Amino acid sequence: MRAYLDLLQHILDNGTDKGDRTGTGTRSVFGYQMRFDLQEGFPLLTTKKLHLRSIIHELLWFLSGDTNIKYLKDNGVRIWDEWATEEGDLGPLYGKQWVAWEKPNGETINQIAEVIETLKNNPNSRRMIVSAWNPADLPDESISPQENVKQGRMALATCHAFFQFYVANNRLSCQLYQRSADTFLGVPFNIASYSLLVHMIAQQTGYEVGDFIWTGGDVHLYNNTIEQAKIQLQREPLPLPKLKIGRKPESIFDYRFEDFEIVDYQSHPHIKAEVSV
Ligand code: U5P
Repeated sequence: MRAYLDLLQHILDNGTDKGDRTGTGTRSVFGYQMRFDLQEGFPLLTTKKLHLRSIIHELLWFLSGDTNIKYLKDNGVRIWDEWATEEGDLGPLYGKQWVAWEKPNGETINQIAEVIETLKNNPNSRRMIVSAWNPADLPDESISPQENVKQGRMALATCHAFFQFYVANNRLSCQLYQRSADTFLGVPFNIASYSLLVHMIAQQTGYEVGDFIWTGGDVHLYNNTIEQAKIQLQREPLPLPKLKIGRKPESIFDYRFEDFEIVDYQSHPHIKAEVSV
């Protein structure tokens, strides 16, 4: 995970101080890329302790098409609480766009299922893309997340917005475009989540895992996480853990939380930081 530390250093050295929607203020760069060879281990951050538990639950929740936080709450995952309405709704967020993108005629498109079909039947395709960026459903930045949901829009504009798959030498790779990246709190989770998804889709389609390529747009450190970033930069990365998937479910939509195990995870201690909403 040296690549992640290089990114932190890059923002500290080259970032511009910028205001932002949340009012916290950031140090930000525009455009950055990291590549993780998933054969070398599972890219779970080692310079602070991360819990894969919420990442697994969130990914299964996306794949189920659900956009209400009840499932997450029932499983003790709180990462979406601040954005939801009292009823727990988040509007047409990731789950909806991934597996039930709505066409003008009311029919829906399961982008994940379509990508898997193409990976099995036409892996040289250059169109194996999932988009969670749906301009028709974007929130109005001047009103609250909850108000947006009540008006039928997303609570928060999708951050990890667009991803593409690629097969070469029997290996499955994936590149994500993340339009906005909270480098201290969000990015380590986003890397782990997509790496997990690549492992699952590779298992379903019969390929080995290849690279996960993370591409960021507005890549920032909130001002109240700069000190925490500096603490991490003083820490030495440790060997990466491995991901074990206990069985091969019938389809990408049939995984369960218990199917995943992270082994040999060593990390430096957790570092506390406030999330900017
Ligand atoms: N964010 C992430 N990863 C996510 C979700 C959100 O980093 O998966 C962060 C964005 O980077 C940004 C904030 O700091 O949440 C969303 O604000 P905005 O870009 O919509 O203004």
